[in-house]
Amino acid sequence: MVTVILPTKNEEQYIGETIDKVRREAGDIRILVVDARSRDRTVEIAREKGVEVIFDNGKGKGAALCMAFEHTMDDVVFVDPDATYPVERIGEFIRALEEADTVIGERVSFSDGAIPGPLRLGDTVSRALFRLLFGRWLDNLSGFRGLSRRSIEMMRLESPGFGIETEITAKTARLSLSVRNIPIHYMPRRGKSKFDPVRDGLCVVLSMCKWRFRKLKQPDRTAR
Ligand SMILES: Nc1nc2c(ncn2[C@@H]2O[C@H](COP(=O)(O)OP(=O)(O)O)[C@@H](O)[C@H]2O)c(=O)[nH]1
Ligand SMILES: [Mg+2]
Repeated sequence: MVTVILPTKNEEQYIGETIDKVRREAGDIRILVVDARSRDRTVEIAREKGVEVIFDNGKGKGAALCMAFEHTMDDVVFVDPDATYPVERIGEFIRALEEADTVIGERVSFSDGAIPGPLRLGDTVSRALFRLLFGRWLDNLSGFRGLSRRSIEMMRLESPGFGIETEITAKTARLSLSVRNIPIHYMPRRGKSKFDPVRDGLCVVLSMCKWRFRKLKQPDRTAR
């Protein structure tokens, strides 16, 4: 079984459409919104659509995702509900989890304006640095992913902020988990980005270094 997790911080512009798209593709799958106490209508819209909402602890996207992972026993697929990712392809992510430990929506093409110039460079540098440190060419910043329950248990994730995707990708490499890359097209966002290029960019680089060299803890439970 798979639970779809949608992290939200003021995403009223696209949360409703995201939920509709997930249901259109995946039927009555469990959807869980993990929200940063949004000040707009995000929570209201999700609840109107009959989706369960939990609130994070205010520490960032990573902490929010970790809470959501604890809130279900299923495999998970998570995606930003901000119009950037092709949510209508979620079925491919769900099916890929039947065989792979982790699934990465690899951003291989970009609409004009999807990422501002300097950030695009940062994105490329980030992938190159990942390749240098881990020997694999993976999209460490993608926000459209699948994780099997086994890999969640093995990873023991702890990044509170935007280092979480990098931690997941780094541990995928370190733990030699199987990866299925699904090439996707990345589109412009609706609503305001919460990614601060300087603060969060630094956080990504530090996360990469930390998870390259740090000794990994043993899994909580015996992984199935
Ligand atoms: N629950 C929760 N969601 C967050 C938080 N920060 C960002 N998000 C959500 O995480 C996703 C990624 O953030 P976004 O601004 O799109 O960053 P980007 O994808 O790196 O540009 C979006 O859906 C945000 O609404 C947070 O602190 N808590
Ligand atoms: Mg986003």
